[in-house]
Parts: sequence; structure tokens; C-alpha cells
Amino acid sequence: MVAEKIGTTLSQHIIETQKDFPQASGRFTRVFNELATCGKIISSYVRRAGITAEITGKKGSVNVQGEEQAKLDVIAHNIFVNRLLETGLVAAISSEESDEIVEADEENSRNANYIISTDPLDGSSNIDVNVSIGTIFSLMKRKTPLGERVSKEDFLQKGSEQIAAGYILYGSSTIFTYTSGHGVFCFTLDPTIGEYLLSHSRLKIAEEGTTYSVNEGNRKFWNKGEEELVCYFQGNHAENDKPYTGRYIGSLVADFHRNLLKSGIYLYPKATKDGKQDNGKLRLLYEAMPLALIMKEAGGFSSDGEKDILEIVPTEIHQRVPLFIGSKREVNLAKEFLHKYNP
Ligand code: P6P
Repeated sequence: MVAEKIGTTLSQHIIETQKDFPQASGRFTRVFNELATCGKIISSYVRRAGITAEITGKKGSVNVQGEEQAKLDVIAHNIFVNRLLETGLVAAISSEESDEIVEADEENSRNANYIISTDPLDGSSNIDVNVSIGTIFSLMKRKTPLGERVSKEDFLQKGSEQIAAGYILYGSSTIFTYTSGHGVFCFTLDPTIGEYLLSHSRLKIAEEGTTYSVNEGNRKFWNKGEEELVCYFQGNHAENDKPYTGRYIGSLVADFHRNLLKSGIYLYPKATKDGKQDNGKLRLLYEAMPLALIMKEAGGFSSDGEKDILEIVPTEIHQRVPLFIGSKREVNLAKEFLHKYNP
């Protein structure tokens, strides 16, 4: 099938795949192509960071999370919002960089079918030290009836309702990875021709992992189950004396992508450095849920330590969640260890 031949362009792939869905109207294709274009534009900025002051360093503002915004955070946010709302097919966008949802004009807020949640540039604190960063997106259909204005409640759907999810990793190359529920596909951007070319078709993660990714600097804030789980991964446990490989880039998309290809688990338990956040650091809507859909399609699993990420119904758009995501065996182990002390 052309759509899955290595080297196929993303546009060819989407058009070919659309043929499999007679009910497809072309709207999905149009939105998807725009997401891909946003990735190319952001990639061009990321590749120039450090060269021009206008895109390097801090913006001098903080986002709703109280985190300092990099100039590129805001640039990436604006690219996503402007281009996707201009398609006339997206009613609103929830973004890490905006406290409230960004609604399309009245006409499209009432009549567009799709809503998008995004972390426009995750891991942006790594930009100035030339470490990989990424964009994460989640595509859903609105719940409110057409004709009514879209609302924040439209975004409070569980992850299994996603129509599609993906990320763009700005690493040694720029990779566009997505799933629409029929397999996980990766496209590598060939900058010489400006096209994304299929590089991985129907990606599957190994059932058992060999790598664990966690910020060990938070150890003093972990509970007993989390502590024992990491000791297991370090080979310091009665049930395991063979250490896993430890890899932690500090950029979720980069750690996720490596574990997706090489097997392993990424974990961000409840507490963070300040020990205050008892719901972890990562956001449910535009980090955990889209990656959880990809991981499920690749044969892996994700949980908050107890519940399947895709079955959690959000109560607010910037809600945080503890995250254990990767090879099925390791994510289930996490659940066992946490349950041991918190039945
Ligand atoms: P810490 C980046 O801010 C991010 O959201 C993820 O990309 C990354 O995995 C995590 O936070 C890093 O957090 O507390 O380990 O620096």
C-alpha cells in the first residue's frame, strides 16, 4: 500500500489513508496538513535559535503554569493558533501557553467541528543548550452541538475520545509522529525538499523495556512505592538485580520517542522538586493524553500510577497528572509497586 511505503510523503500518506474512510470529508486531511506545516515552520525557527536574538532566550513573561516563557514558546503558540484557526475547521485551541482556550471567530466557533489541545513547544528550557524539544498535539471533535459557541467543557473529554494525536520532535532531525487509531507512523523532514518522508510504519514498542527515564533529583519527594520501583529499575531489589539503562533528557518528547523506538518507561511521579505538586508536573490534556494514545496504538501502556491515562476524565484544561508511560510490563510494574503501599 503506497500509504505505508517508506519514503512516501506525509501528504501522499494522508490522502491515500483517507480513501480507507469513505465518510472522510477531507476536513481531517486539511487540518492534518496544517499541523504538518506548523511543524515545518517551528522547525525552521528552532534550527535558527541562538542565531538571532529575536527568537532566543526568555520572553520576560510567565505562562499560566507560572513557568518562564521562552520567546520560541510564544512564537510556536502563535503559529499554531493563527494557522489552525484560519483553516475554518477548528473551533478552539487549548494551549499550555494560554490560560483560557483560544476561540475561533464567532462563525467558526459555532460551526467548526474540531478542537485541538497543544503544548506548542515542550521542553523549551532546553532550547538555549541545544537539546531536543517537541510540539505535542491532540485532535478531538467538539461535544457542543454545531450552532452553539464552543466552550471549555468541549475539551474535558477523556483521552480515548481523541480522533488523532501526535508530536513533532525537533532533534537531530525533525520527526512528525502521529496516530489516528490505525497504527503509529513517523515521518522525517527532508529539509532539502521540505517534505516529510515516511521513516517508520506501524511502530510497535517491545512488551518489556530496557530503559527507565526519571528525574532522580526528585527522589526525596517520592513515596515508598515510587522509591521501590526505581530501585527495581536500578537492579537494587530482591526481585531484580539486573539494572536497566537510565536515560533522562529532560524533554518529554525526546525521552518518549527514544523509549517508543528502543523500549522502556518514562515516569514523572506525583511530587516535583518543590514537593508541593501532589499531581505531578505533566499536563493531562496536551502532554499525557496524546502520548498515551500513541503509546496504546504502539502496544504500550500509560497510567497515572493507578488509572489508564486514556480513561481519566479531565476536570480542567491545565490539569496535571502523574505519568508512567512506555512498555506494558514496566508500566504494570509501576502500578503494582504503587498499589503495594497504597491499596
Ligand atoms: P524536570 C519540560 O518542562 C517537561 O514538561 C518535560 O518535557 C520534561 O520531561 C519534564 O518537564 C522535565 O521536568 O522537573 O525533570 O526538569
